[in-house]
Amino acid sequence: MTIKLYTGLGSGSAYKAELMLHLLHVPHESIAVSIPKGEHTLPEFRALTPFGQIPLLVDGTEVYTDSQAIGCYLARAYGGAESVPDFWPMPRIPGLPPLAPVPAPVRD
Ligand SMILES: N[C@@H](CCC(=O)N[C@@H](CS)C(=O)NCC(=O)O)C(=O)O
Repeated sequence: MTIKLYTGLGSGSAYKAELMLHLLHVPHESIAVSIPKGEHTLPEFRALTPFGQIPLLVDGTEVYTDSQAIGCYLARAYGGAESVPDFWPMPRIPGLPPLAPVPAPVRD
């Protein structure tokens, strides 16, 4: 199943997600969502994410609604074990898609 990235030109957050996909050579389909045209408010898009924001990554049953969470997910799923520090947790709020990972305390 093709990974879908809902993205948009001019979005720095979406750029980070695109960049990660390209750096990891992950095949995907980019789907443009125009914020100026209000496409992020359409019911079809809101059905995918309650936050109504880009970027949004859909990989099968995995859905990530935030560029930081997308980066961590892609690194874990496609980047190999060395790509993500294991002290960087990615919690979920029950009933909602994953948000940004919670930064771990700075370590010496
Ligand atoms: N924390 C989010 C922020 C995403 C974000 O602010 N996306 C903007 C575009 S850059 C958006 O979708 N804005 C529409 C809105 O908030 O209604 C991330 O880093 O992914």
